[in-house]
Amino acid sequence: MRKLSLILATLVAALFLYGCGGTDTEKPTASQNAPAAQAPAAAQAPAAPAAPAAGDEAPAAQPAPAAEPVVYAFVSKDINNPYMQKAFEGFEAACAEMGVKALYKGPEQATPESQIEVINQLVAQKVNAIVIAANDADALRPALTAAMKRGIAVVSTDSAVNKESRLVHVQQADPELIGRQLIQAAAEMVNMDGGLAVLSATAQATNQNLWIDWMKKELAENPEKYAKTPLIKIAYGDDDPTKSTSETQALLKNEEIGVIIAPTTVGMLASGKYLQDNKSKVILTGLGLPSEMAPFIEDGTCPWMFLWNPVDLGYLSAYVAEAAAKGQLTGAAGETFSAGKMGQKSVTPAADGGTEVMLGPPYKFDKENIAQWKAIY
Ligand code: RAM
Repeated sequence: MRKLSLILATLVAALFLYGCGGTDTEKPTASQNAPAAQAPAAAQAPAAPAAPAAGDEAPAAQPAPAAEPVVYAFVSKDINNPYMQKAFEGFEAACAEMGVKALYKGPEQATPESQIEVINQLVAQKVNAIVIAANDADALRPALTAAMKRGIAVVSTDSAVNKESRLVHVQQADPELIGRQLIQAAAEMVNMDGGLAVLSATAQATNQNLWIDWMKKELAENPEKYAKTPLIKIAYGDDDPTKSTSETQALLKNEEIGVIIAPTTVGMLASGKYLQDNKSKVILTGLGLPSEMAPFIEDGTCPWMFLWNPVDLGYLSAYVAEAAAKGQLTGAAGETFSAGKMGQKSVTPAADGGTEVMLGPPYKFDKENIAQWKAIY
């Protein structure tokens, strides 16, 4: 009887040590990238200590090898961008539901070079998945393919990397719809008579460049409709508030410009502030965060604008990372996977020849609904 109690006590001690090791360890091992290793450590723990043979002396408590946490990293275009921080909120919430660790990483400036450094650090750290909003479609390829070779699941979100550098892209909304809607809105805001300017993010940003291509197509395909609303200039504020402000100031020197389209939340806020402070007659539209843009919508600086829910985008991206890291999703068109509270989602062909998972259509924000949305994101 006493021997039995000793055996039980040993088992309990071993279980306790096993559990503690799992939560304290910082870095995951390479083997954790293998789909089978994703099962939560706790579920495996009871089987770990060897059953002692009847009649033997109880073995000394041997701590089981530390179970290391599964880690999914979100790499933002730049770490200070509030839109990226909102996306990470959703990413982190999804990771909490899945019981994995979420990391928020990103450079100080939105450049591909600095994102490569971040990716290399994450590879050395042996994270299980990298979800990245890219500052360049092609430049990250060597770093990301090296990550995939090490068994890390690589997914792009918001701003895609090329199809060779990812398993799948998480697309916030149809790029064609975004581009066309922005031109239609801007032209309407100047009553079909006034020059258009674009204040974009960085010159290499995949998402902004795709939207700008669709803006140009909308104009080119409807020459009569847009005869008096030419696109006069495309400026780049680099998703930096100071540069976005000075670029706005420079645009205003051209008196033909009647409306600025900022397909970036950082550009929107900087432009909105500058136009408001200078009581400019130039109108603003684009893709803005309701929480930041409410004062400008309320006072008419920006009559209306669009955006999807960045928190949902981050949430969906984490579930894509999870399915990819577990080997349940390879990125082939037609695959389906569970996206938590969003239900089943599917992989579809993307315009760049790769594949994507679509979040949904953008929302329109105006004086009618901004009060209710500004508290949400
Ligand atoms: C900025 C970023 C991001 C873009 C949004 C609309 O925060 O450039 O990539 O999707 O704006």
